[in-house]
Amino acid sequence: MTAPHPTAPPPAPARTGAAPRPAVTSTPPPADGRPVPPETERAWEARWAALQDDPAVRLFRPRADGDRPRRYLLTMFPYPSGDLHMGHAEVFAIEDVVARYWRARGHDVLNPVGWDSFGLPAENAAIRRDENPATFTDANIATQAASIRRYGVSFDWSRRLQTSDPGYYRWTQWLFLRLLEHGLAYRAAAPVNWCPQDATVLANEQVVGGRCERCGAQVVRRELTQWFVRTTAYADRLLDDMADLADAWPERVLTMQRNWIGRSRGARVRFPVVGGDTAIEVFTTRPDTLAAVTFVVVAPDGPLAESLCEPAVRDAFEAYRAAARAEPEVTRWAAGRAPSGVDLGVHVRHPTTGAELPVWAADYVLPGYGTGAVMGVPAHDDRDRAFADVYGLPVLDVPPADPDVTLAALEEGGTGERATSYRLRDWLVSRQRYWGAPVPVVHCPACGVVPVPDAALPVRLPDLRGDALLPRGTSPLAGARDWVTTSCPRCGGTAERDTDTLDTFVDSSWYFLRYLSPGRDDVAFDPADARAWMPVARYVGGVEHAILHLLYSRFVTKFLHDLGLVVPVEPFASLLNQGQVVNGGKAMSKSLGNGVALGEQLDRYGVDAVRLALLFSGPPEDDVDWADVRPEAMQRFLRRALLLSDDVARLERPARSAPGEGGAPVAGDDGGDPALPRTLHVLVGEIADLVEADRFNVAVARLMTLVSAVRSAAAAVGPDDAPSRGVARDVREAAEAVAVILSLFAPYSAEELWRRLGHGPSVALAPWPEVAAPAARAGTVVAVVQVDGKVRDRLDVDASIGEDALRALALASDAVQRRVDGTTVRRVVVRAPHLVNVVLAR
Ligand code: ANZ
Ligand code: ZN
Repeated sequence: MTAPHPTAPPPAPARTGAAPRPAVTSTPPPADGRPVPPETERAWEARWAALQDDPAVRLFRPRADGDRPRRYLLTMFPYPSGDLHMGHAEVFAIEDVVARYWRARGHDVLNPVGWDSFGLPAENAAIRRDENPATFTDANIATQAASIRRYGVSFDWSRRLQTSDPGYYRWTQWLFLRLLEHGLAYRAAAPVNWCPQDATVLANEQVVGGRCERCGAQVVRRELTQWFVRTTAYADRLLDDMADLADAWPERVLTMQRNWIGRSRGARVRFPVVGGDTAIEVFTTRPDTLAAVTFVVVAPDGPLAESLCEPAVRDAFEAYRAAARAEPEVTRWAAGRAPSGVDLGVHVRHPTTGAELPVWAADYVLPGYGTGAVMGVPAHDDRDRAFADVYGLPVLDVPPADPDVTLAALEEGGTGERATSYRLRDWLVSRQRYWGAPVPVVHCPACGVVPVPDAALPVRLPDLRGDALLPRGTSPLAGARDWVTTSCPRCGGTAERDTDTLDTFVDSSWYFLRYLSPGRDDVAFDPADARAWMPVARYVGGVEHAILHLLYSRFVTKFLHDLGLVVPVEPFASLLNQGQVVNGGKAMSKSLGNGVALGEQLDRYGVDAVRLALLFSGPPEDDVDWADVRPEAMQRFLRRALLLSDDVARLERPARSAPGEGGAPVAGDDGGDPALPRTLHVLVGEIADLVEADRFNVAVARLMTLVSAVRSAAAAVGPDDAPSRGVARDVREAAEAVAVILSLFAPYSAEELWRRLGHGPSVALAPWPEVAAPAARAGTVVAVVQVDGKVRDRLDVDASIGEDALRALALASDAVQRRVDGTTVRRVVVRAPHLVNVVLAR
């Protein structure tokens, strides 16, 4: 998806700041350290595709056989701009660990892939190249799909979708019609960003510093009739249902959603206009400060200011309003900004004291929030105070009253009542651009707005290209007269199609449902599939979508729930926001020249080393600094892991020096040392816990420990020793476990190891290692007991002893008791079963 640039108040989240570090710039010599050669990677890629299509195997595809727990995993789908970048590599690596893990645990996993393929970049490219946007889009999708396959992500390709496909947008239009039918889609005049030079409406992200991104002209606000979706009708539910998401979504995302919806409880209060028959209604969260009100302020660009303004100040007002309109709302709200405004020359009467108060227009009051009017309380509000100071307005130092008493007085006098206000606005879904789903209605001179019947969907885009796509003040679709002219579905008379297209956020507000029923042409998705799979168990994607995409998806899910089509009211049960991949402490960018091309990294280090390096660099939520990442070290680790198959082969090889039938090794059967099975048991359990807790970097570290442990156990058998059957069995068991665990992080190397250990057809089909508890094989071990770091005692304990039991034993030891005598134990560090350190207070 493309990153949105919201305009309303909630601030952008703070990124984890890293001190600038040197960027990766020099080109290291071509690495010959790739653990898996490129041709072997290609062979596996083809093999996975064949196994996926094999009806007996259905690799990476859910079996939906009913009796296994289901788990729907999802990555935010990419926007097809060029090839994959490091950011995609990060998300896909993270999510693939989770998908492969749960499959190994016997879950039925749904892990689909698709593209958010409508939108402006393809349209602008098509204008430059004189072609239809589909050409550019489909070429980019083909490139990205090939890269994703190469990257070895365990997606179910049979569910692949793209939102610009008529088979998809037909159902986006169907969704719009359901909203329309339920009164949740409507048309209204609204101010939009307008570029006078290009004669077009601009999306917020196309306005850079108040200017048109394309031609640099000063952007103005203009009233246009637009389509809206009534998200505000769900404001309370969007807020209240977040209670279910606590702990499962990042707290900062929940906070951003909450702030965006911005529910405030307070009151509406009416101030009658002196000498008129109207009143200015304000929204306030502080009715208790009513007695300290000394003026009223209205938004300069709202209808109130326009209607109240006295003729004598008209010119000054209009100049001020023009300036206010040119400025984005975010900066109008910025704290510490010098106040400005104009006196409108009218007065209102205070609803309880009857005092006459001046009415001003000032840009710190926004037209779209509350009632677009504020009661000025300079004694209690900083912004009102700053305003009063600049314009010499009176400050009345009356302390706040009891809000309930105030409210009762207002309600009694009929001049006000309790009210709730939301910062959330309805969702503007109209775009006057070509590359989107056409709004499926026609305008009939006799019948008005008439929905296109479901049976006539999709309303397909006409084939426009090159200059026909240039914006001319209306949608390029308006120029396609043959397409625009149609007949009215209601009266049969001549009518015109709506020429707006839907915002791409509409496309992405329901794609996770379409994945459930791929290719169905009778329904958008099957409610039975939604019952089986929803909600998404884990959604992985960027924090840039923390507000709008998630809000719209939540809204649409609730709406479809209300239609009886989706069971849960929340689409995403848990959410993981991965960090950014940066280079030298800075976001990768063309202007800094610090971009790192994913393809080059894959060529240089191999897929597995890149995936591992991303995962190993830190917790998934943190930024990855590619300058600090060491893919070479990951290559060394992978080469070491692959050597495990040689260890197994050596230990299992019939010892040539052995007497007798030259069959199995002869040095006994029981294996002797239980250390390796014990390590294996502990690490496999720990790695499972770490993966489930999203601590992938630590899980990789434990896997490295495991590989070293297996290698040393094998090395302990010298070249001339006859290995016992027990050792050979333990090493094989551990090497096979390594292959399965490694498949989560480095699928190519894992497949190679698995194959060399004599298995097939894919390690991705192998279950998570079952390792017997060590107690079954373990005996006792020696626990060292220290006091302030000095060894004071040694205890024989059971190898499976727990921390609490070991702590108690150590504290009860005579040697410890003697030293504790009279002082306080400050801290006891326990590392069961080997070590206890008692720290005394001094
Ligand atoms: C008087 C007052 C006294 C206020 C005081 C605040 C403090 P939230 O909490 O964000 O909902 N307000 C209302 N509508 C506004 C608009 N369209 N543009 C700018 N400001 C607006 O904020 C509600 C408060 O913000 C309201 O309560 C109003 O100022 C202001 F000591 O009323 B208050
Ligand atoms: Zn008609």
